[in-house]
Amino acid sequence: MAFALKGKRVWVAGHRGMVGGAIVRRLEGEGCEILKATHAELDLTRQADVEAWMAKNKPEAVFIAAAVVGGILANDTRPVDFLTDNLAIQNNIIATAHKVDVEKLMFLGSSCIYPRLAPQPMAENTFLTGPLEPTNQWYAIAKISGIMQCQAYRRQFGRDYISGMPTNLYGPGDNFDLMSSHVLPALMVKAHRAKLADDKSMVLWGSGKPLREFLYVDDLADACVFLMKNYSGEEHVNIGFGSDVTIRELAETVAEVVGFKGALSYDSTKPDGMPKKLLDSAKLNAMGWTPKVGLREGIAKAYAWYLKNAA
Ligand code: GFB
Repeated sequence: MAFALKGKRVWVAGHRGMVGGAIVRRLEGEGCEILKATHAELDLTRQADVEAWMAKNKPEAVFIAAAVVGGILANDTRPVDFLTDNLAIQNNIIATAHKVDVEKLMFLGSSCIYPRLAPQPMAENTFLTGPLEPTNQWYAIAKISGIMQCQAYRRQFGRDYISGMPTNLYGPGDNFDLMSSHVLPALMVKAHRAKLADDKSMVLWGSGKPLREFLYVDDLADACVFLMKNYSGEEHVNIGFGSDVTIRELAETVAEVVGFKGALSYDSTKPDGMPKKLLDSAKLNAMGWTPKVGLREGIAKAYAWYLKNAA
């Protein structure tokens, strides 16, 4: 039976982030009361504070979009933040949700939960079948733990807590800091700066050969709301775009949109990470959900946002 959001008190944990911001935008037409707490109001790593805030604000549904996130270098160099802070944030919210009787909760993971050499595209049942990619194993372990925690609350207490696994995301509100961002916003900044400086080339990390799938964040938000209303299973659900590109191809498209006409060069001292990371989203597609924003169109929208808000 569908879960109705209308009239409910819905907490978007992490509403200031790219994903949480998109979920808030998507929820605005749903007739629910959207609850938000800034970091200054609530530190999600502190259990007692989370308990007090949730007991006071009484959410009936929760989206967990709060997490320490970042690109390949940030993941590889800040293992404590990615493991410990994420475990604390998700543990505090999920455990307290049960205590204060939250009816429905959605935890968001990441495609890096799957084995480094998982068969492609990666279906949900590839979960826990092999070793992880070393550059993001700390983040992956935290996300794996969150999925299992939702499953545990379902089994032991009959809670309707579910998990969605998004692919690589991009869009308005992204992180454009070159040392901690993901590849797509990084390439946008690099192409933009190279165009303004009239540089002959821009530098990509690694070999440019890894394959990645990219989903526009407003599509992700739409899928999250769709699953919150329509899905109640123990197994997590992949949320992907459906096709991938090499990092070189991505850079060419970004350069075209930005208007940078120079060459691409490669910094082989930086890691490639997973060779290919394409989700099998057949399960979600069979429920009736598909993405709307194509890669080129999404890059153009994200670049327009960057020019207005972050350049
Ligand atoms: O997006 P990204 O940082 O993370 O990098 P992952 C994807 C690919 O793009 C890697 C290459 O092969 C990078 O080496 N790349 C090329 C660049 N140029 C750049 C650049 O200027 N900046 C960045 N950041 N990359 C992350 C995981 O993996 O993806 C997380 O570490 C999470 O755990 C997230 O799963 C979605 O796709 O490799």
